[in-house]
Amino acid sequence: MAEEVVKVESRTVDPAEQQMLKRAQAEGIETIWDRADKMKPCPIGSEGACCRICSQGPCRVPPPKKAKPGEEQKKQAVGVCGATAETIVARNFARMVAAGSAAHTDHARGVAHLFKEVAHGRAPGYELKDAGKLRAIARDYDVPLSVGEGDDKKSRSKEEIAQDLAEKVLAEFGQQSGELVFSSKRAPKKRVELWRGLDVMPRGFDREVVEIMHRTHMGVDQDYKNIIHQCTRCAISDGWGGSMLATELQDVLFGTPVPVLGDSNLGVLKEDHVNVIIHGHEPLLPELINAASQDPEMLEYAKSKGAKGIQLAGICCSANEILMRHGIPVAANFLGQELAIITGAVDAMVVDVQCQFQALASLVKCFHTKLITTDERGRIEGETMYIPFDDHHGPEIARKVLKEAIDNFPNRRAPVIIPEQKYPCVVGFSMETIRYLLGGSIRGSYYTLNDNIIGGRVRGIGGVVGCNNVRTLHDNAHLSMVKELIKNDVVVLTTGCNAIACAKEGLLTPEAAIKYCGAGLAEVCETVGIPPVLHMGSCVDNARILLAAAACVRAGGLGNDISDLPAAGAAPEWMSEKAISIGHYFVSSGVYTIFSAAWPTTGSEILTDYLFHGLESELGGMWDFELDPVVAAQKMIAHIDKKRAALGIDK
Ligand code: XCC
Ligand code: SF4
Repeated sequence: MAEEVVKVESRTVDPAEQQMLKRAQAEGIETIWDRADKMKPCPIGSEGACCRICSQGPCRVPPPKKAKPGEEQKKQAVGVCGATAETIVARNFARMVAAGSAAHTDHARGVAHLFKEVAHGRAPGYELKDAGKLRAIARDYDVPLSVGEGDDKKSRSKEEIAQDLAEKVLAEFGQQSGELVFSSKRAPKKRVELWRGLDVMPRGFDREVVEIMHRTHMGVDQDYKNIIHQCTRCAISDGWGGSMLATELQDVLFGTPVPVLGDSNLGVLKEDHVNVIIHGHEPLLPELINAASQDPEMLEYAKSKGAKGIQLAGICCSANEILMRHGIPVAANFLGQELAIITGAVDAMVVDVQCQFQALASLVKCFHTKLITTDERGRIEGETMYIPFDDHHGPEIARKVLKEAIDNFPNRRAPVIIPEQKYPCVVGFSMETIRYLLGGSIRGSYYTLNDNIIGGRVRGIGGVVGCNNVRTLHDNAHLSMVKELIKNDVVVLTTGCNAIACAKEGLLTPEAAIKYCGAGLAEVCETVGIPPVLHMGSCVDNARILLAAAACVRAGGLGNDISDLPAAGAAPEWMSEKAISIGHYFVSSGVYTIFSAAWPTTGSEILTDYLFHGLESELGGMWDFELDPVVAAQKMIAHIDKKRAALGIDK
């Protein structure tokens, strides 16, 4: 229970969420902020300086206190086996990369399996929506698009192409040697050569994750640079592999996003509707729940229970997926998941995988909300209901989930309090959309992105992504960083919980250009009619940012590699292991990448220095950390200016 009343303004900058926090406090309902107050993070663990990979430990090797003048400097301790701080901290970092990459590639695995079933006509409710994208991927994978020669040449059907493609992509998960297709074909040539030279081309999705787990087992890889070397290979297999595959196949199945108008914040819930929250990351079932929610039979059923209709709303990245493709409103990002339930208006929260608090199971007991888990990999003890998704019965399962929500509508017991905040957002900026809006081939006409960067109207590109973190004021770092960037003419590409924070602040509207941008960026946004912050999707859709960067390189005029671009990446409120994998694949792609909130390798100065400086000479990209989000934005801008100067396009 929340014992003392803490000022809600010190927890979140979002007024709607402040209102819900006040309700929680008044009613003695515990939230993540209360638990965070009670849980002091272990200082040694947070530095990455605790090794617990064998039962002779845990061994703690925090950096020693700096010696006073005249005193001898104490050496940093080593573990019982002699493992140095560098090894221990690198191993912990590597395991984060492995877990993050595993999450993304396992997401891709699910999509690939569904894709195969759709190709064979065994997955009712789904279709191969984007045939153009299907053919583009098939070309990369050397799947023939036609059969026969000369006059006998015949195009193959989408299904035939997809059947062959499915086998090829599924084989990449267990591939033992060679290279992943997207890594070798979609990254700029120079980058691919660099990766080959460094021997970091990923061989197979699963192999790279397993190899990190092996190398970081007791007594294996005890050379920190060699551990980071495998992190690089594993992270590339995430960004230019698993994540990219998830994104691309989802586009084939569900459609490639184009600009669409949506709404954001808790005000999207409706008191007189059945409210269903979709929370998690994998859009496979949510796609069908969306379709079922428009089914006249379902709507009739909702009316029979006294509701006026069915309102779907999302949280986290499943939200981003259905927002981008269907304009389904987004209710909250990561830290708002409990607050949505505290409205008393949520009839069902449907979760799949990643970023769901276990605390939801006890919270729903204070309300009428049904917590429905839908993925066998993501059960929650005490869940109200488990309705497992499978590829072969999608529409049936979607209707079952919705019916549970509708049946629960008459059971509302707490007074319904829905904050009024609701803000429009324009979303759906896939790589293809940006290319289209900003001049066909990116370069060539006045308003192409590259020409605008060269001409200086756009100073550079900032990829700002990632989570919320309860240890920082909710959404504050996201918003201050993004505003500082666009004020300085840096166009922002966003995904994940940053995108939702920006939506709730009105930054995903063309009008934001006038309010917040420098003159150059404002002019471009007004001319093209786009927001200064472009919502590119969910966490796996960070692959779209990689593709956008590769397209900029290909379009010409900005160097030969991603590391030449005036661009920088950031995750100002990160918390998940996925964020570390994402950050590391940006670094491995040549991007300066800065995190705020916390940094997990401070236990070793040597390793941290290698990540922050040493990697630049190898990969052209490097990590950085800065607690203050505005200072972090300025560091991104400084890096962008450095790259502009190197290209000879500084003003
Ligand atoms: Fe989760 Fe993707 Fe992080 Fe948000 S941003 S807290 S991972 S939902 Ni990916
Ligand atoms: Fe300690 Fe070495 Fe075991 Fe780690 S592997 S817990 S450092 S003995």
